[in-house]
Amino acid sequence: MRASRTGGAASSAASELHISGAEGLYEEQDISRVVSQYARRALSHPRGRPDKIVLTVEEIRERPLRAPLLPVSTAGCASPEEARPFLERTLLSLGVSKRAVTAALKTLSSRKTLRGAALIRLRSGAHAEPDRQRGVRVSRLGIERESLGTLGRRLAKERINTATVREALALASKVAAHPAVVAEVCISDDPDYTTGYLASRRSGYVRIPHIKEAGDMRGGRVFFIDDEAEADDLNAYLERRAVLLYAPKP
Ligand code: WAQ
Ligand code: MG
Repeated sequence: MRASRTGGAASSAASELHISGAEGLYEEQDISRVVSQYARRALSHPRGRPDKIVLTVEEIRERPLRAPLLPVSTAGCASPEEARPFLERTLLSLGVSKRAVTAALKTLSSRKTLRGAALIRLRSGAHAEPDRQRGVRVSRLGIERESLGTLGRRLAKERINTATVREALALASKVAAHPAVVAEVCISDDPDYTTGYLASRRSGYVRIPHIKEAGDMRGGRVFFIDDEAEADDLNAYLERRAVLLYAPKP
């Protein structure tokens, strides 16, 4: 699902405001329920009222890959002044260059929020997404039915068993499962959701409270990738390869 707003006659792609997006892998008998949930979500979004909602349903023919959900932790940041240096330090410790961190922060603080994610090369800091206006939209992912209970119980213990966390964790886990991706940073574009995250195979999914001030409409996602990675192959995996995430045994 994607919901956007162009606001009247001068509707051009350039003036389109991204409101909300969502995607998942579902069984056929769940389609009508999920489609109406997505429509409801689009129509009651803190970023505003959309004037266009696009719902796409596609049959998946290939057998999904399986990948583990990342372990979850929460950093003790009490303000953006603490969260930003924590984020930068952790990225540097994962091998991301200063240049790449600077490029990422520029994307994440832009007023023009992308619908998808930016791809930034680890050392050079160069952008690698094929469409800079749109970004790369990760899709075709879901959590295995058998793992939903385990995941729900684990998150409930930390009082974070929400759809927002489950969906972000699943997305981050699909992204981290690709060998060319070294780390991800996410800041919500919802003005009232101020917890972001940093994810990588090495660190797991690290929630970062107060990564931005409440009321801020800016946000986005950045995937840091190997300098040698073939962007077309990576995009094909992120946008189209079906992946089911499972909760690994502790
Ligand atoms: N693929 C790529 N990028 C995406 C996707 C996607 N499927 N969905 C969203 N984005 C990008 C896009 O640039 C959005 O502007 C940005 O991410 C933020 O999206 O554990 O709600 O849906 O409590 O606002 C983090 C949860 C929630 C942290 C993140 O993101 C926690 C969130 P939003
Ligand atoms: Mg959002």
